[in-house]
Amino acid sequence: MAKLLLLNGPNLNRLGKREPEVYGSETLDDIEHNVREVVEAVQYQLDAKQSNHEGELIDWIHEAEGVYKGIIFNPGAYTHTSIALRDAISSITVPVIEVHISNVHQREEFRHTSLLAPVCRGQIVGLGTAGYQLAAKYFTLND
Ligand code: CA2
Repeated sequence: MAKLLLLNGPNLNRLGKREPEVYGSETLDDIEHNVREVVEAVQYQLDAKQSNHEGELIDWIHEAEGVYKGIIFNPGAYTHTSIALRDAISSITVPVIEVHISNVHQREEFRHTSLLAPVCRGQIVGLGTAGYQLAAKYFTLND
């Protein structure tokens, strides 16, 4: 059975607790539940992980090689800073879709740049938590 990995980076475990005007009111558990529904409807499996630690995210990306058909990844603020995560994504053949809940382009200048987008399959920005489900749909198409 094909498997997808849902990966969330720093502070995304705080979703639903603060700044609902930016990120909505759903929690990370809600997001994982909704993505799981999309994935299991087409007989795929989902693993979901969250970490506030760059190195842990890097280890999980390395370990994804040969295991997952795709990775749905919200790297949080590491999007804008992490050459190490970029190199990790480049080091595997599993395609990665970068997802952002908010429209980073409507926000502060420092959020306008992604160091990761050039090495990802694609990027979904500003569609709220639906972005995660849309990424899952992409990976389950054409099967
Ligand atoms: O829009 C997104 O999904 C972001 O990846 C969220 C990150 C932010 O640093 C990126 O620029 C865009 C922030 C993660 C969540 O931070 C929270 C802050 C307050 C309350 C709840 C979560």
